[in-house]
Amino acid sequence: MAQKLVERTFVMVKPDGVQRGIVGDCLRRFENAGLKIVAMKLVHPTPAFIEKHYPSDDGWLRMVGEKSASTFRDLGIPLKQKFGTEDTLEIGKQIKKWLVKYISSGPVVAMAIEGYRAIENVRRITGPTKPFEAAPGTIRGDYSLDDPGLGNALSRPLLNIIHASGNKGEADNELALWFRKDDFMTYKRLDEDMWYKDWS
Ligand code: IDP
Ligand code: MG
Repeated sequence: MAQKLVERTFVMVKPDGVQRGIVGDCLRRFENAGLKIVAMKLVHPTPAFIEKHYPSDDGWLRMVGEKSASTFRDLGIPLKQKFGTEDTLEIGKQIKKWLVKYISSGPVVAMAIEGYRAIENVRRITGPTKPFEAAPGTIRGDYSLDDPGLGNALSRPLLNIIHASGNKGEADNELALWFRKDDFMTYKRLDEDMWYKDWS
């Protein structure tokens, strides 16, 4: 039963994380928690590739636009002042353009991480999207103070160090986009017997 909850998720250290030299620290946090790296590479992605990596459906774009809107509400800044519109779909489209340009601007470290409830556990260690809202102890909370109030003012996406799949659908799509079947390695961590051994 427990084995069924062993999942694979996709993680990418973004150009800001690579350029700050904190790839090792990001990885350490996942490894320390009991998660296992099963594929990994350093690549400089093209804009067309990143266009495919991030979703293009209206729902996702609106969700991203809404993240800006909520920070602007908190700060009392009218959305129109920056974007010329209050339509979260249009704002999401603008943010995706910034993202594509940014993530394709330099090398990133792409990896597949495996373990018990890996999708949620990796997100928990990563922290929420806006570093300003991320608790200390999370990667985003420890290494950034960015939020849309700052990022959008400078016409760039949030510099939040790392990407992690948000759910099973994203994880499956992203792993298939970034890796080939034979990129995934099978090996045992020494602590696996502790986590997964049946005591009955
Ligand atoms: P996630 O990375 O936590 O899953 P998503 O909502 O999927 O966050 O957004 C993808 C990426 O888009 C974020 O990691 C961040 O870099 C960028 N982003 C999201 N919302 C905003 C925003 O309001 N302003 C600028 N960039 C944003
Ligand atoms: Mg996401």
